Amino acid sequence: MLPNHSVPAERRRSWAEPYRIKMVELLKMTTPAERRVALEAAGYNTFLLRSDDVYIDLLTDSGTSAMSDAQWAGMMRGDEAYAGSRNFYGLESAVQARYGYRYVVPTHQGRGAEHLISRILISPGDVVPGNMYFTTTRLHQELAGATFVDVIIDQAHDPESLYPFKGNIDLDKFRELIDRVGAKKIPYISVAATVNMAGGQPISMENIRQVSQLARQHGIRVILDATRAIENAWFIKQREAGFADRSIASILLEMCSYTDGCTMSGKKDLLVNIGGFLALNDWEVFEEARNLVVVYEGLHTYGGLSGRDMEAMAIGIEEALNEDHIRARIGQVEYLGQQLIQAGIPIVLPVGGHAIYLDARSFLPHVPQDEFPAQSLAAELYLEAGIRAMERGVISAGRNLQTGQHNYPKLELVRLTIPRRVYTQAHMDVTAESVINLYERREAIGGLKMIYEPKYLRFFQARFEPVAVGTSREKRGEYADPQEA
Ligand code: PLI
Repeated sequence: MLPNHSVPAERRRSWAEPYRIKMVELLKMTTPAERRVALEAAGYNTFLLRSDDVYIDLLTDSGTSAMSDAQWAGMMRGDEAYAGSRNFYGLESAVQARYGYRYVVPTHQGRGAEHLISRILISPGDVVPGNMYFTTTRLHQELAGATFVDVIIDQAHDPESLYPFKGNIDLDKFRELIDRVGAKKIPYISVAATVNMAGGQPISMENIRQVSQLARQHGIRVILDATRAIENAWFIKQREAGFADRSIASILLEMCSYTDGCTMSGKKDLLVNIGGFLALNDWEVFEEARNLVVVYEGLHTYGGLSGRDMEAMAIGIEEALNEDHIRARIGQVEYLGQQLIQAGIPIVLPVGGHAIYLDARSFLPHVPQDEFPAQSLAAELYLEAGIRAMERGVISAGRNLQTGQHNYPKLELVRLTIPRRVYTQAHMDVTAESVINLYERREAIGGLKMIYEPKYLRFFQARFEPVAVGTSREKRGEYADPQEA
């Protein structure tokens, strides 16, 4: 049947990507036997697989987006001067205009910015609160001598809670921390938008405003992790009263206006393969960042990036703020989520901005947390269909630096992360079908034993081997008391 073009756009139920494909990258299809060999060689850690052995790569949305023709054209305009590259000034203007901060220091990626701000603002013995930890952010805070304290609302730890802003900060927890340790020990509060480890969950504008008010009353700075702030702005527009008619651009500017600066990984919202920045309003902090960036990243007008990278990121800022883009981007994540929900698969609800998170506790209730159910589930998904996902559970949470014990997070998740503008609806269908197949044979999936553990950010390089299924069954339901992770 021919499509009925007389159906008004607002009544159309299906959506399509606001782009067409000009170039393709061929993928290798593998057999189960080949995948078994590859997984064993990778020590059951999806980070250690070779990309060539992966069919649909949902490891991360970081640096994996497809750049547009305009971005590629911008790469040709790279000014590779050591100092004063014109692309730096273009990036600086774009950040000032769209995020609203006064000063911009480019960094090679987000953790470069986290390193600088942690070194500048933290003194040993300080405490940094935040809305759930992020791996690299917390580690930089700890390496600078601070202790991270999670002040996210309790609903964020409950995968079934339908609260629309599960990234919100609990003001009572923040207030209690200020009373307990004193404002002088809190150099800043780290506010993430959206919250990656909670399932890509947004923070509301009202909450950012209130957090900022409380922090400012006590002379505490607010540092935004703006990595996925544009996706967060989309949720504010959809879910928060009074924002439906506002542009994403104006919501983003308002969010940033309640903060003193941001760290940014351009590899997510901003549609580039590499890049980031630290943006600030305070001249003294900026001056110190400009000093330090020369030591750790590169000159203050390139910060570890080439001119062409900065150009692509500046163009990415404009493309990321395009409302058709953001609707399709989050729409694709929602599409996959709905297929899994309809099949009864336990996932973190509501569906977040950049990924679907399988709830490994409910998926594999017979595997105790000490046998890393999420790690095991990610490995099985690769075996099933060549789909690469990522563990976001006890392995990612690492160890308590003081006690050496595992941090046991309440959320034991497998993240199916959707790169921007890369995969089609058919890839989402294959992903959903593969997860459903896995769910049907979940009883046969056992746990893992860690046989190699690196010192920092262990999830990247740890190695595992399978534990016999029967062993896990005997320990059914054994989860340690969740601690702040
Ligand atoms: O990977 P970087 O260094 O460009 O950015 C670090 C970083 C900071 N904040 C947040 C919320 C992130 O998600 C983040 C990186 N995330 C990765 C790599 C991810 O796979 O989610």
